[in-house]
Amino acid sequence: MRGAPTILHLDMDAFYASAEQAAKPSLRGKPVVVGGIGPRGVVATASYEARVFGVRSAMATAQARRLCPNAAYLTPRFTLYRQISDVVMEQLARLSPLVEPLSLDEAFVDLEAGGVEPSAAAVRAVGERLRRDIRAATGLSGSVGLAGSKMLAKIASEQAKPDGLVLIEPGTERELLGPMPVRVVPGVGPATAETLRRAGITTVAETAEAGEAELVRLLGKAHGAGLYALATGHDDRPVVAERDAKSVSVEDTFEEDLTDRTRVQLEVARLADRCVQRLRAAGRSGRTVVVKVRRYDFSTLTRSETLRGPTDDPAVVREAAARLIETVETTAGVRLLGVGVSGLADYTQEDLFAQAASEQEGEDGARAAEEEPLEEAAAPRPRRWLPGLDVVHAEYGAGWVQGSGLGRVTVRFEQPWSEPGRVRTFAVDDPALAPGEPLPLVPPGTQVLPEASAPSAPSSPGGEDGAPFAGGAGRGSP
Ligand code: DCP
Ligand code: MG
Repeated sequence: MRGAPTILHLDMDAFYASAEQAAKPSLRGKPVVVGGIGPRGVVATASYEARVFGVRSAMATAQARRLCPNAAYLTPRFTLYRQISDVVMEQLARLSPLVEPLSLDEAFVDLEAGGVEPSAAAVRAVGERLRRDIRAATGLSGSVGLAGSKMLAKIASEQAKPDGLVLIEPGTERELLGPMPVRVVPGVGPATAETLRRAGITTVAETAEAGEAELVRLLGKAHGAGLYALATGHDDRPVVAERDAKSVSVEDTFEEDLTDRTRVQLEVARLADRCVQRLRAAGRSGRTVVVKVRRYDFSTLTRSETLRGPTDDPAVVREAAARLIETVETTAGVRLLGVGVSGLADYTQEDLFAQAASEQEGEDGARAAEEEPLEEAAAPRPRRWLPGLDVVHAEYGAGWVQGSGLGRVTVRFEQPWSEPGRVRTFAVDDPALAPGEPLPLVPPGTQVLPEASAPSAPSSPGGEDGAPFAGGAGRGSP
């Protein structure tokens, strides 16, 4: 716990859905759900307009459709989200050498290591400016938490949502944390919360009052002692730049033990994808894939497999994780699953098979391969018009698929900086219609590209320090 709120946590608001609304003017202010759109699909996220109807991440898309039938249901466009993430992470890198990405849309930043004056006023100014810069560079909003520890910075950004900033003054944290549900403490999933609830513990204050010995009795030594420290505000976990980390992993505790084999495999595949997102957000790749399983009786085991070379290919990690989970007996019930990648390197060894596949893809594949060789090769684009995907029409220009079926596809022709556009319908095999690439979300010329040379010091020369991109973003849209 630091004496000044110099740990910043950034989390973009309704990230995938906001990116889609920024890209598709007709969807702004409307309910949007991004996720798997097939019968077994799961919601990745929902816009705040859709959340009003109870739609949430990880919910079955079928259930979301019942709750909010009028939302736009879109398939994710990971290439776009990664591009936006790169721009956001670049903004964070300007603040400090110590940036710890947790996913595409979320990271901790150690402002003290970035030389920011350790006062509430100074860090607040940095946080507000960051939010403005991210909006100017991406068109999206992010929420910022500032506090003296990671746990509190993350709680603060959650309180700041959407589109806000919350600073927790050191010294006030126990008072603030006390009445909160124990679930706010990192590492407390539904299962732990339930164990505590049965012992009459529901808030952070009650957790602290229970004392370390009681928590160890309830949860075991490591978990109990860790929880006691966090509940009493002792969180000295450092911000670790992922380039210094030795592994990247994600895990989930489940509300109810999983017994269904297919569900376990599905969750492992999703964790593998999330793990790769984090790996990529940090610009890393890794050689060893690890699967972690905690069973109904709390017995925990890990299985690992070392690949021939480092990878950041989601398909490769997914397949290795699937092989590993096959070797674990899970029928009696699983409380927690995790997927990690270790043996990290700063580069990716080109996947020869993937390369061969992209060469066979023809012109389209070759063009895409210049930018995204692994991604495009791993998922060669089928000629299926999934809702949300970009298309280009020879006559009408750029648009996106609104829906398809019965041999027809409807396309809305609009661009991120245009007025809401019109819908037209075509035959699915209309030769004038071709898959397109995501367009930049802010008008060309006003964009701040990740590779744009950024001053690494907090102050930049030329007196444009206060609002580095205001001149560009202020230019009228075409
Ligand atoms: N995501 C996902 N599956 C989940 C949770 C999230 O695919 N179970 C994806 C979609 C989200 C993105 O990760 O847009 C970021 O996750 P967040 O938890 O930060 O959620 P959002 O950014 O969507 O919303 P919030 O405003 O609550 O942060
Ligand atoms: Mg978010």
